[in-house]
Amino acid sequence: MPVPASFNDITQDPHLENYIGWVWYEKEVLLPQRWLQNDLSTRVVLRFGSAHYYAIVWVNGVQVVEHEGGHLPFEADISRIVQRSRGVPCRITVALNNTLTPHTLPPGSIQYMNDKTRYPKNYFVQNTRFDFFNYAGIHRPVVLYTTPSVYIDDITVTTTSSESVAMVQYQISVVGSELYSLSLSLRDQEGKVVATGSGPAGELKVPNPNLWWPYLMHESPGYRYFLEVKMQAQASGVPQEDIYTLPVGIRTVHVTSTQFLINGKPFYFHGVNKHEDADIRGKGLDWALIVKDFNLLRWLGANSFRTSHYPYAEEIMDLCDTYGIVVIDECPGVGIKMPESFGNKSLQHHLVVMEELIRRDKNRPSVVMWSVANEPASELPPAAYYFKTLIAHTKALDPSRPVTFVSDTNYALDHGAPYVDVICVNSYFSWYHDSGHLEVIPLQLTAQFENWYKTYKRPIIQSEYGADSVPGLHSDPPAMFSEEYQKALLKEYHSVFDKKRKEYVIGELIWNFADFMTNQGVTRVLGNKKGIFTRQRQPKSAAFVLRERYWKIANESSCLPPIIKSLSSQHVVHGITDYIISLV
Ligand code: GCB
Repeated sequence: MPVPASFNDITQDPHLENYIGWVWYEKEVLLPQRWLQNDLSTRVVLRFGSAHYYAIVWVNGVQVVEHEGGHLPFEADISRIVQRSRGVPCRITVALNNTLTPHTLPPGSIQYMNDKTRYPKNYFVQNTRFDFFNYAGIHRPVVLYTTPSVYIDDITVTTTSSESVAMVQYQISVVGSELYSLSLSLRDQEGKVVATGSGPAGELKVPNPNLWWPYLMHESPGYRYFLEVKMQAQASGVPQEDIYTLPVGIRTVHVTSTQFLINGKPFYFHGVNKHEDADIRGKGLDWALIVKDFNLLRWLGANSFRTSHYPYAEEIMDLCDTYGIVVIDECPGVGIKMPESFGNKSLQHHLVVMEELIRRDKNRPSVVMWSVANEPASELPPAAYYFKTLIAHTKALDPSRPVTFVSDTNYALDHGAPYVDVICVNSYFSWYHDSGHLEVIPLQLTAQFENWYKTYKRPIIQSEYGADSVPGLHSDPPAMFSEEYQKALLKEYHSVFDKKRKEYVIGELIWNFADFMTNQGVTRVLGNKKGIFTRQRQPKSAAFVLRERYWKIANESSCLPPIIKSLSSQHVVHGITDYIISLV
């Protein structure tokens, strides 16, 4: 079985495609001799980018780690095990289980079908309340790396800035010894040192900073400095040195009752919702696909996306930081519908998932807001305590970013909404409701915005809207599932957005960037077809509507540099150098 990849679509076996339960992976690797010296100065670590859902890992038959949750990294110190078995290959064994329960994130449940006249013995299905295929496998890279035995365990960086000076606050944790020294230097993109510091916590002063700006808001978006942290220590008389370089984007984020400010300037999210999803590899990391998607985002003039409905690969997040694509970073809290999923067991796990996510992504300038859930049953009374606790915990872990969750509950019944900083609403007018009646959209969407705003006085993002279209299916007048209907529906929404973005609507994220696989069902034709691109990343007509709109919005902002402005208004396809052709 290839790694990284989902196992579901790799073989011709339908049993494996829909398999629920334990699967096993095993691989033997030879480690370099110098990693295996028994002087205890080298720490060997085995790291998984993600494995879905519950993983137990053994090295040479010894259990080294277990992890719950399919979208976040985990690792184990395997030094002792490999260093005492020199000369033999290192055998890595992984047991993986994709069973979801009411207390996993996302939740699910196993239903045994006991009617013997209709189902064979022990027949069961896994029920979920989310709309994407529950792909499973080792989805992201597995790496072995080393550090000294005294090492830099974590760095936290936050930034503040005024016109002429920025401050970079840092905190560093070192593990393995109490006796160490730390020195820091911050370099700009030319390699020039702009500030230095020392010790485990402090502040660096950067005069005339180059700020991190979103794509289309500045001529050099995504500017990052590089913070080199050097640790020196003695362990059992042996000198140890660990050096880590962290990219740092200097930017601020503030939310007012009507605006989302990045570096003090109003930011309008014109972007997409995505999925990690592709033919054959499922949710497995695929560099070519990732780079293609970034080129499509840039072609579209999209400045942002939400990681619907789980944290995306770190490789994707790195490109967001680099290219200035703004991210609403969502945890896998999707499909929380069952009352038992609001209990303490679920909540405790949800808190841990937020800790893991924030530890992973806290230093990313592209991440401007955390989303703790998508469309939970927030009308249920226990949702009040659940979201109050979850959002307070998230804010305590990271006071520097706003927190939201995405709601499709009626504004008057939502028990979680009082705790969010930004209201994120999903609606599917004239699709799931009033199907085929495009004419109701202006009225219903206007009412939606006004109701939410008058109740909460917070800025609003339309975090999902859209329609399925089967590529190549045409109908005029527009009928559902045709490319024309998808375009017409978007345009109805856009006319309302254009009015309300002058007031308090701060963003629009189309559902969805690309078609994606779901469970089979009577409303899904080989998956969800609300993509403006097909699953193979070819544009449907709606992609051109959105491209026209996003570039127009970007052009209206005074920040866009003239060169990009004129290119976009002529709709000239950018030269090849404008596209991401390398990852450097
Ligand atoms: C939603 C969900 C998303 C679905 C979408 C749809 O509200 O958040 O996961 O895929 O609707 O197309 O039904």
